[in-house]
Amino acid sequence: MAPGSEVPYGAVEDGVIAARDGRIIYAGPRSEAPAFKAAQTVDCEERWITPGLIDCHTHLVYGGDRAHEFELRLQGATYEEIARAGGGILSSVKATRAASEDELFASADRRLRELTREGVTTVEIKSGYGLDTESETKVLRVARRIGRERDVTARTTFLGAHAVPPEYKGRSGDYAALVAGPMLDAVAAEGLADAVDVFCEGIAFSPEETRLVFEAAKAKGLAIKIHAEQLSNLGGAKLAAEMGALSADHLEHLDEAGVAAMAKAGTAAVVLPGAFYFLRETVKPPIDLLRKHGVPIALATDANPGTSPLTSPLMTLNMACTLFRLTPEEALAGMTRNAAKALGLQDETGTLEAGKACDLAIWEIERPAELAYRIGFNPLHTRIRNGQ
Ligand code: DI6
Ligand code: FE
Repeated sequence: MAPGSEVPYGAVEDGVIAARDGRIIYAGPRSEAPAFKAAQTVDCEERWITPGLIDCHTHLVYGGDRAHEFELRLQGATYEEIARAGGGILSSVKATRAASEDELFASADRRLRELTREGVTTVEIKSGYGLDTESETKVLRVARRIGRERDVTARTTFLGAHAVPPEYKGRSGDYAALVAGPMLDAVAAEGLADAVDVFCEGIAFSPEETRLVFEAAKAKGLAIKIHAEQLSNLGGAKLAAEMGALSADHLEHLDEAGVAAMAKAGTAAVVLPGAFYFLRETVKPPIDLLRKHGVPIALATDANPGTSPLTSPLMTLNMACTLFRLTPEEALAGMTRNAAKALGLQDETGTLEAGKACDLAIWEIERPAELAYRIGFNPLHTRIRNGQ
C-alpha cells in the first residue's frame, strides 16, 4: 500500500514489515529490506496485510434502539409521522439521556467489537444523542473511555448540533447559540472532543447556525467536520471547506462548486453508503466529480440507530462498490489512507509506511478485491494495533 504507487493497491508481492516500539520502521519489498536483528519474526504465510481499517464516521454511543421504528416504516409510516409521534431521533435522545455512563459504555462496546472483529484499529465516535450539556458530555466521556480501555484508537467529535432538542422546538438559533457557547465550553474544559461537527440540513441547522458553531470550535483550536448535502443542497460542504474542515460527510446532493471548494481546501469527502441504503435514497454522491477534482474519498459505516444500523466495515466496502460504483481499490483506500485524512491522522496511520503506527489487518484472502467483493464473509486472520 505504498502511496502514489502505480501498482494496483500499491501492493508489494514479497514484502516485509518491521516495527519497533509500536511504529513501522520498514515496509516494502523483502529484497530491499535492511538487515534487522529482529527480537521476534512472524511469517504471515502468503496472507495479505493491509493497514488496520479506519471507521472515520460513527455515532457508536447511544441508548436504546429503533427496531420498532423499522417495523412501523415497513407498515407504511413515514419518517416524519414517526418523528411527530415522538419517535425518530428524539426517541434515541430520550433513551440516551436516561442511560448511565456504564450502560452506554456496555452497548457501545458491543458495537465496537463488531467493528474490530473485521479489522478496525481506529474509530471516530460522535456525540449527538444527548443534546443538553450534561448528556452530551456524558456521551463524550464514554467515547473517551472506549479509547482508554479498549484496544482501539478513538477520536471523539462533539455533534451537539445534530438535531434541535424538544426543549428548543422552533428555536434552532437559540439552541445553536447554546451549542457554540456554554455546551462547547463544557466539552472543551474537560478535553472531551478532538473535533466539532454540525448536521447542516433543512431538518437540522442552517448554514448561518453552522458557521456560528464552527467559529466557536476554531476559536478553541478544535478541528471541524460537517454532515452536509445529505437530503438537499444548502452549500454546507463549501462553507465547511472554506473554513478549513477536515471532512464533509454524506454529500449526495453536493454540486461542482462544493467539490471544487473541497479540493482547494484539502477537505476529504466521506461517503456513507449504509445511510443511503437504509433510507433507500436514489441520488448518489457525485463520485465522478470528486475523482475529477482529486478530492480524497473516504467511507465509513455511519453506525447509528436511525439511518445506518451498520457495524460491518467489510459490508461498507461492498456497498460503496455496488451502490456508489467505487472500485474495490478506492473502497479500501477509503477505509484506510483517506479515512486517516478525514480524521487528520494521515501522519499517524492509514498506510504501511515507516514512521506510522504499526496498525495492521492480516487477511486470509487470495487478492485484495475479495474484501469488497464478498458479502457476509470475515477473512480477518489477525489484527495488530501499535505493533501488538
Ligand atoms: N444524518 C442522519 O441520517 C442521521 N443523523 C445524521 O446526521 C439521523 C440520525 C437518526 O435518525 O438517529
Ligand atoms: Fe452521521
